[in-house]
Amino acid sequence: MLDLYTFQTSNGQRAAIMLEECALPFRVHRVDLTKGEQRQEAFLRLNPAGMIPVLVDSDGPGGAPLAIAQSGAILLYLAEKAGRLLPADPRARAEALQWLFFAVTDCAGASGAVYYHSAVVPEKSPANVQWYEERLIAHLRVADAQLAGRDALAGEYSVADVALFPIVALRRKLVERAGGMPNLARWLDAVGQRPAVVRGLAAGN
Ligand SMILES: N[C@@H](CCC(=O)N[C@@H](CS)C(=O)NCC(=O)O)C(=O)O
Repeated sequence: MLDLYTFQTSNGQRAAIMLEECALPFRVHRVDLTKGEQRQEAFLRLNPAGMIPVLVDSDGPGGAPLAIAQSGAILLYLAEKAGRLLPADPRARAEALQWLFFAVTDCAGASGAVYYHSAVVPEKSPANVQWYEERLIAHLRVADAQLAGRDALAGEYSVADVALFPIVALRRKLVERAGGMPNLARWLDAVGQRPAVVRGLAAGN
């Protein structure tokens, strides 16, 4: 059995979408970040960092249970477990990994910083929010250029698309305001219509 500890954030959605894409049955455990449930002892035993998402596979490698954090690592674990969304060919695989890390490091970092500077840091500064928004947009313009004439970031639809989608969906208004990213907009609409993506976004509501 697979158990996903998550909340409605783009990092949590990424893991839920991947589970749906892999057609692996899973149970959702909602960890309410607004109530500090990520700092409860039982959850910290799964992830001492006190962050969602966490995936627990009762039938992990060697038949032993495995608890794994970091949405990017969860995507790769599931891709290998299900044999889905990660090309076997070394060149195609390297390309998919490049765009996966682009999503979970560059883009997720900038998008997270937009959130922290808008809502969390002790001294709010609109200029700092704008700076991180522009940094995120600069990354997304790279994705837009990559998607010209393509339906997926790296060859076929892969972990890379699953990783980037929740960020672009969350920042849709910012992307529209910035303008000039027609390929990214087309990709967002197409990926957003995938049944597994629709189900993954709804998981944990
Ligand atoms: N790099 C991690 C980031 C995980 C993360 O930032 N989780 C946030 C929610 S999106 C969290 O649990 N925050 C709780 C807290 O900071 O107390 C990943 O990709 O999984």
